[in-house]
Amino acid sequence: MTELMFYHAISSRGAVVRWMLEEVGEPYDVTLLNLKAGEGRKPEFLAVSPQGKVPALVHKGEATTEVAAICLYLADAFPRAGLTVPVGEPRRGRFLQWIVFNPSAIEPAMMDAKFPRTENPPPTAIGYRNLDTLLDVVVQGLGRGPYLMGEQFTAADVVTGSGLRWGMLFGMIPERRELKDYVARLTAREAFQRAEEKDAKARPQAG
Ligand SMILES: N[C@@H](CCC(=O)N[C@@H](CS)C(=O)NCC(=O)O)C(=O)O
Repeated sequence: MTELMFYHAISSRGAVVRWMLEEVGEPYDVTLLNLKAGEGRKPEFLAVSPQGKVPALVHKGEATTEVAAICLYLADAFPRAGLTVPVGEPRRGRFLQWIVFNPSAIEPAMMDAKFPRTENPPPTAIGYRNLDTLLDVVVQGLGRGPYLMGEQFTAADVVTGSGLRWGMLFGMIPERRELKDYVARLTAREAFQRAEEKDAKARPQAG
């Protein structure tokens, strides 16, 4: 048993954390849940993840949920992997911005586009712009490239890149050249491919 227990479900946001764990390179154990069979509602899992949602991570007895929080936690907890910008560096602010940008802005805007609201709230009441504007912000952010933090690949690329890739796979994010190239750079990484292979192997057990 290792110090890291990863609660995962195949074809879920857990894939982001699987990739992150492969980038970090520390040994980890996996508890694979079958969400369709209701395993996310079991009391022992709810004790780890109060919403009953994956992914979740337990490290040395402490549980964390939410993709962005888990990836940030891992990046900071294992700095040797070089996936964080340390506290105290002015670049840290931009790193934090990018790590939360997908779950707090792109993902909800993508869902708004896919499932339009019946009532439109005033734009200033919503904490993010429309999807096209947000994608412009990402393209602009990649201007210094090849990654969101310039030359340094970080946990922010794992989170944002996963979201963009997923959105493109399901036709919910337009395949803009800059974004397609960015996702192709990320998915060429060995750790991403290892994560995909491990999920493919685990799929038959996943139910
Ligand atoms: N905001 C959460 C979202 C987690 C989430 O919605 N996970 C889905 C799988 S992709 C889930 O567990 N669904 C099962 C359910 O809602 O019962 C995060 O970023 O981690």
